[in-house]
Amino acid sequence: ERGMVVDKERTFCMIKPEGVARGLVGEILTRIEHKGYRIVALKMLRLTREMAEKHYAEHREKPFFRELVEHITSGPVIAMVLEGPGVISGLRKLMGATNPQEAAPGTIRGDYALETGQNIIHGADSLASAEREINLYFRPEEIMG
Ligand code: FUP
Repeated sequence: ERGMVVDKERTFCMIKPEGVARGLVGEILTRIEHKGYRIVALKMLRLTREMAEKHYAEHREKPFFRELVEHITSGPVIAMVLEGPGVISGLRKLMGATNPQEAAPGTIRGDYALETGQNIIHGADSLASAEREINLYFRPEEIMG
């Protein structure tokens, strides 16, 4: 049935190194779970340079690409797959604007960050990105149905 498929929408989410280092994992997971999204996969890992370059492939030509790769590989991260109706855009709303100085209070970035390069959390920005990123980090058997 069509509705069932929509309810099973999935996205990829990452708590970046500064979020882990600052002890914000519990707070972020709480917000995600309280909203009603289901965590269907979760792991802690340290990205290799190769994985970081794949993750941020769309930014390869940007002036901040080197910095981005250095940063995301600087410490352990939490990678997750989240599930729920409208979760791709819903997670982006929980995150707030890319630049934390523009992110609304009440959002994760609005409440806990000040710099774009240290904005704590990543969330896929489209269905295509969500599918690509989920496949980059998780094998099908690591995702709970
Ligand atoms: P977002 O999807 O909100 O994480 O934002 P983008 O995909 O546009 O950017 C990815 C990451 O690149 C951001 F989390 C931080 C970094 N970035 C910069 O460092 N400088 C910029 O001007 C834009 C993005």
